[in-house]
This record gives sequence, C-alpha cells and structure tokens, in this order.
Amino acid sequence: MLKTTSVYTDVLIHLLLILGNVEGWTYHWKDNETMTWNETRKWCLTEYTDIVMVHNENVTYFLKNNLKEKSSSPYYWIGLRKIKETWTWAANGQSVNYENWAPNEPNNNKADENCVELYTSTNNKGKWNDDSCKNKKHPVCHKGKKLEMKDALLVQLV
Ligand SMILES: [Ca+2]
Repeated sequence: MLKTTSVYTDVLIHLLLILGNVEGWTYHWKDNETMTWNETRKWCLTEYTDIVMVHNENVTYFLKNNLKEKSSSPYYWIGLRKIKETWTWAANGQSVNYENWAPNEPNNNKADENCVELYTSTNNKGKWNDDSCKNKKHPVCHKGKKLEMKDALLVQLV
C-alpha cells in the first residue's frame, strides 16, 4: 500500500513539473530570411521543437513586444493551418480555442488561404491573418524542455 502511494505521489509531482514547462517555452525567429509555411515548419523541427504555437494571451504579449515592428509584408508565420476546415496547431494537432484574428479575417481570399501569419504592424500588432502557405514570411519557432526518460516512464504509469 505504502509503495503504491509513493509511486502515485511521484507521478503527480512529475506531471506538475511537466505542466509547469508549458510556460517555459522559448521563442526563436529570423528577421533576415523568409520561407514558405512548410519550409518554416521544417526549419523549426530541425533547429528547435516546432513552429510557434500562440495558444494564449501571454504568448501574444511576448511576440508583440519582441518581434520586429513592420509596416508591410512579409510578416511572421505561426504554426496554425487549416485542416479539413478546422484551424489546427501543427505542434500538438489540436484545434484552436484561443484566437486572435485581425478585423475581417480569416477571409480565405482567393480560396487559397490555409496558413496563418502574425502581423507586427502598428495597427494590428499580434493579430492573425490567413494567407497562402506558399508565400514567404519570417519563421517563428518555439523550443520546449525535453522530457527526461524517467518523466516519460512515469507518465506511462498513469
Ligand atoms: Ca486573409
């Protein structure tokens, strides 16, 4: 009985640590290079963890205050794209619940706008626009702390 309790306590502690890392993401981008959405994702997967997930106000606030302010395109790709009419985060495969669209977006202009950019213009800073995935924009990635083997094993026990 004691042994079982101790395992569950360990599992709980480790789960809390893992959840704590959600806000421990670091963000990485390139101002001197542009890429298509697919190229951005590939670069992010190679160099960091994945193309950035802007899943709450805190991430929006950070990006608004740290990405370079621009008066015109190209802006920055984020890790959101449309899969079967549903806006889906590339990094975890989940549909959006926090959204931050610019006025009158997403408008699916020319029926070809399946990827999402983040504006850094004065008026729409941090707001989203759907755009063609083939357009070239600056990449933004995020990096998370990798789980240690013992964390992965304990998660499997739950
Ligand atoms: Ca649009």
